[in-house]
Parts: sequence; structure tokens; C-alpha cells
Amino acid sequence: MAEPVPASTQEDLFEAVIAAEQRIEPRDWMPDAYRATLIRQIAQHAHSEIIGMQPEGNWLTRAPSLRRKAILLAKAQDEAGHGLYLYAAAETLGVDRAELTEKLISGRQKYSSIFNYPTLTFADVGVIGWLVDGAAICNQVPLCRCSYGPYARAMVRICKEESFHQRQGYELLMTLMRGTEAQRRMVQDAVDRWWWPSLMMFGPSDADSPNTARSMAWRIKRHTNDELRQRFVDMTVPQAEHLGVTLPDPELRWNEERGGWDFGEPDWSELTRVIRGQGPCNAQRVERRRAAHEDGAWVREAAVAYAAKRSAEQHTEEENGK
Ligand code: BYC
Repeated sequence: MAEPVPASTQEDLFEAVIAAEQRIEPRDWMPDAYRATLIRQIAQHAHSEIIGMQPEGNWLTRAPSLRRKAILLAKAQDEAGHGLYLYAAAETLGVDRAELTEKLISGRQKYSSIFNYPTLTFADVGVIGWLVDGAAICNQVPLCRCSYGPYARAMVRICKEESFHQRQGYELLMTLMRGTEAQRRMVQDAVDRWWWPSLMMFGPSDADSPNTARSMAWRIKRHTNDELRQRFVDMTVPQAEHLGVTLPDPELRWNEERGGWDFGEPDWSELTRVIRGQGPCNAQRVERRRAAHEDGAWVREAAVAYAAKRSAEQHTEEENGK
């Protein structure tokens, strides 16, 4: 019989896999804190995808054309799919999706701050695609190299769909910018409202980010919050120029020396407030999610009853076949 592997050897093996840029898989030994960090991050990520359908969903019945409505519906459906891949990835760590949903609707788990802002005009749909999905891509492409296999693999497909979402947002904004003066003003107003919250999506500054150092050492995160925020600003400024909008930051200027854009400090007290549940739409978002979950109870009950019936039938077939 094989000797049990001592804990110290298991830990060495785990560290060696991380150092070799290989993947940790569900049945591999992993430190409890590594598992807990992944569950926290993947669950928050999944919740963000699901709650993230609400701000755009607000415009589904009021999209200005059939084409725009079809695009928006497809995007919201993609987000539901992303949520499902991510809940499935979290389940490989030994948690249950029902338990994670319960934690979301009881306020015990977080989701991205960005989805607690209202969508006031149809230009917000374009700006969410451009800025919010743009920020999501910057944050998520490195997660395709995350050390945990199921999360990294889920991110590959998610990122492909996110880049499509970003382009649809930009195309929508280009169309509005070629339209009337009122439409151009609508785009600028949406950019003014979404710019700073988009920068906050990357999390607190590195100095105030308690989880970054450990997540980087474990190669769950591959870059710090500030590195990714800078990458996003550098990517977005030329796109704003091409679009013809102004980013609402008087401190934005090109820094020749370091080859990047300098930008102002986000209002971190706003991020703290929104994360604590005091953003403009937090209560409404969670309440809507809770109602949808309760409305869906009959579907879950029917699925469980159907599975029990199928299993009983299979049992009888096996008995009869004996
Ligand atoms: N909002 O130590 P830190 C999408 C929390 S979905 C809320 O830096 P970490 C899309 C953080 O959780 C996009 N909370 O943490 C969908 C931590 O709290 P706890 C979602 C935030 O984990 C539909 C504390 O603050 N993307 O793209 O190392 C339509 C300290 O922070 C936020 C993901 O979830 C925030 N913005 O880094 C359109 C990506 N920032 O848990 C688009 C995956 C921080 O210790 N997640 N907190 O109590 C990550 O990459 C990382 O978790 C973060 C934070 C960079 C977000």
C-alpha cells in the first residue's frame, strides 16, 4: 500500500507546480488559504457577471432598433453563460452554487462595484461595452494564465466574448457620435459618469490592497491592481480621441519619460462606500437578484423532481434487465 504523502512534501509539490507555471487541478493538494482565495475571487467574479446583466437589461425593452435589441440580448445571454462557467469553476473547489447564490443575496459575498451605477440613457449601453468590458478585458486576459486550471480555462472563452462585447460598445458609440448634437452630448455625459467607476473596477490602490501580494505569489493574479489600471488608461485614451470624447480628468497627460499616461486619483472613499453596499443601486440590484431567484424556485424544484424520476426509472430498467 502506498505511504501517505507528508504535508511538507505536498506543499513542496504545490509550490513546484506554481513555480514551473503549471496548473493546479481540482484533485491536487492545495493550501486551505489558496482554496479560500480562489473561492472568494471566482464567486465574486461569477456574481458580477450575473448582477452585471441588470444595468444593461434596463434597456432591453427600449433599444432603439431590432438590431440593437438583438445585440443587447445576445450580450446579456453571454454574461449569464460566463456566470455559469464561473460557478462551475468554483464548484470544483468544493462549494455549491446554491450556497454561493445564497451568500450573494444575503450580502455576505461581494460583486463588482461597477454594477451599482444606474444606466440613464442608451449611450450607457455603449459606454458599458467600451469602458466596462474594456476594463474587464485588461483585468481578465492575465487570468487566462492563473495557476488554477478550471478558472484559467474558463477565462479563455470569456475573454473572447468580452472582446466582442467591447467592440459592439465602441461601434454603438461611433454611430451615436456620427449622429446629432444631442446624441454626441448623450455619449459625453455617459463617459463622464462611467469613467471613474471604471477605473475603480481594478480595486483599491496597491498600497491598500490586502490580497494582492499573496495572490501574486500564488500566481492567481498576474499583475497588481495599479498595473492593470495603468494599462487600461493607456489603451483607452487613444480610443477616446478617435471617438471624439473627453475623459473627465484634468490631470490626464502623456508622460514621455515612462511612456504612459499620468492620471488623477480616483475617489477611493466612493469605492469603499459602494463596496459596503451604499452605492446608488446596490439595494435594488440585490433585491432584483433575490426576486429572480425566488421566482425561479419552481424551475429548480421541477428539475430535481425530474432527475429523481429519471433515476428511479433507470433503477427499474436495471432491475428488469437483470
Ligand atoms: N468591487 O485586496 P483587493 C464583467 C474588494 S464582470 C467590489 O485588491 P483582490 C462584466 C475585494 O474583493 C467583472 N469589491 O482584492 C459583467 C476585497 O474584498 P474581500 C468582474 C472589490 O481580490 C457583465 C477588497 O476589496 N471581474 O466584466 O486581490 C457586463 C480588497 O481588494 C473591488 C472580476 O471579478 C471592486 N471593484 O483584487 C459587463 C475579476 N475591488 O473579498 C462586464 C476577478 C476590490 O477581501 N477579480 N474589491 O472582502 C479580480 O481580479 C480581483 O478580485 C480584483 C480585486 C482585482 C477585483
